[in-house]
Amino acid sequence: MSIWTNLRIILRKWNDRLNFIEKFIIFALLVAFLFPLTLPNSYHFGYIEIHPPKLLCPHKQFNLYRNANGYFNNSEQLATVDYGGRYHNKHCDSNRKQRVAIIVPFRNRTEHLTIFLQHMHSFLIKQNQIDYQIFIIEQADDKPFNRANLLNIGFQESLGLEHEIDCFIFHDVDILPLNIEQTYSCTKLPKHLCSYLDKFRFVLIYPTLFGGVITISKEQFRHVNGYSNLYSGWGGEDDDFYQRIKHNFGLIERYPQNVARCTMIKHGHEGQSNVERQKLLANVLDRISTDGLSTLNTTYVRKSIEFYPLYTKIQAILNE
Ligand code: NGS
Repeated sequence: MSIWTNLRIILRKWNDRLNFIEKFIIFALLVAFLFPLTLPNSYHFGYIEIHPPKLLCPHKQFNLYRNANGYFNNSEQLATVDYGGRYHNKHCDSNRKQRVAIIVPFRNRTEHLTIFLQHMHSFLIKQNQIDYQIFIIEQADDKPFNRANLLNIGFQESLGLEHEIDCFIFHDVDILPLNIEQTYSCTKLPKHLCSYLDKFRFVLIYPTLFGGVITISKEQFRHVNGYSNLYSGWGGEDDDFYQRIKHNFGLIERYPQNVARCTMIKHGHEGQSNVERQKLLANVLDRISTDGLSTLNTTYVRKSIEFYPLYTKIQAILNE
C-alpha cells in the first residue's frame, strides 16, 4: 500500500471521529504554523532584509586604493574633504542626497582614528551618495566609557552646528566597511550596517544585534528619545536601543550577508564591563520617556569644539 493510500485512510478515520469544532481548531493551528513559513526568514527575528539603495552617482574618476594593511586610503580623495571633515560633492547635486552626520564615540584610540578617517572618507567619497560631516565625540574624563551617552551628545551638538542634518550614522571607530555596495544612507526604518564582521567569520551573532554601526533619521531618533544615558561601561546600551526601536517601529533593517561585511581593527580588551546592564535591560520600556534626549542636558558639560582637516572634535565631560 502506498503512503498516499495510508494517509487517506488515516484522514478518513479522523474525519469520522472529529466533530466540526475539533476540525476547525486543527485547521487554524495548521494555518498559524504554516503562514509564518511563507515570510522571509529574518522577519521572525525582528529584522527585515533589504537591498541597498542604488548609488545616485558613484565617483568614476576615483579608485579605492588599499594600503599595506588592507585599509582604503586615497590621498587624492582626502584632499577634497573640507575643513571639519565635511564633504559636499558639487558634481552630484541631486536633491535626493541626504545630509548626514557621522557620529563616532571616542576615547584613547588615536591609532584607530587615523585609520578610520582615511578609510571612511575614501569609501564615502567613492560612494558619493551623501553630503556628510564626521564628528568625533570624545569622553574627556576618566569615568567608565558611556558610548550611548556620547552618541546622544553627538546628536545634539552636531545639530547645534549644522541644522540641516536629516540622517545620522552612529559609528564605532574600530569598524570599517569592506564592500562598496553597502550604501551608507538612511532608509525607511532604522538600519543595522556592518552586521557581518570578520571577527565573527561574517556570521550574525544574534538576530537583534544593533551595535557597531547604525543609521537612523533625525525624526526617528527624536521619536524614541535617543539612547539611554545610563549604560556606564561596556555592553547592553545597543540592546536597550534595539528595544526602543522595536517598540516604536516594529523592525530594523539589514542588508544581505554578502553586502553588510565589515572588518574590525584588532585590539585588546573592551574596557570595564557594565555589571548593571541586565538590570537596566529588564525595564527598558518603562524608561523610554524619562531617560534619553529629554534628560541629556543633565548628564554632561561640553568642554570644547575643535575643527581639524578630516573631522570635527567635540569633547564632553560626563557628570556620572
Ligand atoms: C552583547 C552585548 C552587546 C554587544 C554584543 C556584541 O552580549 O552590547 O554583545 O559585542 N550585550 C550585553 O552585554 C547585554 S562585541 O563582541 O561585538 O563587542 O554589542
